[in-house]
Amino acid sequence: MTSQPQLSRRLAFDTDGYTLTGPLLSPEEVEAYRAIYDRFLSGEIDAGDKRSDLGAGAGAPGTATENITQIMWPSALHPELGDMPLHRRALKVARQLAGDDMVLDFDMLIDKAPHSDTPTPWHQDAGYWVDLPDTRAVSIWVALDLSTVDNGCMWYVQGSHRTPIRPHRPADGGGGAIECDCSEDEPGATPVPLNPGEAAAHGGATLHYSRGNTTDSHRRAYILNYRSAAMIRIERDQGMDHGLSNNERTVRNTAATG
Ligand SMILES: O=C(O)CCC(=O)C(=O)O
Repeated sequence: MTSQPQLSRRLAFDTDGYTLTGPLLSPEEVEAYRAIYDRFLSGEIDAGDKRSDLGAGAGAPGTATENITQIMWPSALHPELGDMPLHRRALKVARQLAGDDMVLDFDMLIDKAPHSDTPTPWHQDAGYWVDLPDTRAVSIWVALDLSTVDNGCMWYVQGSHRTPIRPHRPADGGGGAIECDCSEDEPGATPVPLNPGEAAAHGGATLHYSRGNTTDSHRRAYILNYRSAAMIRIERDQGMDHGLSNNERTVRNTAATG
């Protein structure tokens, strides 16, 4: 049976383009994920070419190695992660929000180190992706630290998933990030602070962004992306595996801005 919170989350996801999911991890589980996360950040778990600076060229980092550390496919690099509770629970949420055919498309870590002070530019994830006949997608952004406006919690623009994908361009510096025109003044732009272990889910067309981290501690996020198995097959046939084999970079709407 579908519970009331599940129904209201699905309604929010459909209406606003994002929703809170509630807690996905207990405090003890958060600790277990943080321990693995920090092994990635220190390099003890070698991420090789799956590690990059999403904020490359966006200005000098304070004390951080990278402006924004992005590690693609942590569950492929460290398969134990796929057997831990988050993958099971996030899949359940994705299916509740977008349908029973949702499966994991990719996962990633995005860390903002203390005082790295680099915003993630405004974008819609679909700006990175190939065109697909079925655009249902769910991205579940899990906070492993208290995430606040000052350390870079996510902002979403309510209702933006119902508007066309905006033209995107590569963000400054060639770090692989893309951006589009949008700002915190956009009607509906809302910061979504989270406690450790809580998550928010957004769709592929939902405008989002985060401020830089100006605080003394890390802002670690674990992000899991879902879409239908049929669409993932089409993506893979086109060589789009979100860096698993690391031979593609797609900026779908760059051409529109010249
Ligand atoms: O963590 C961030 O700052 C950005 C995350 C993001 O863009 C995403 O999950 O799609």
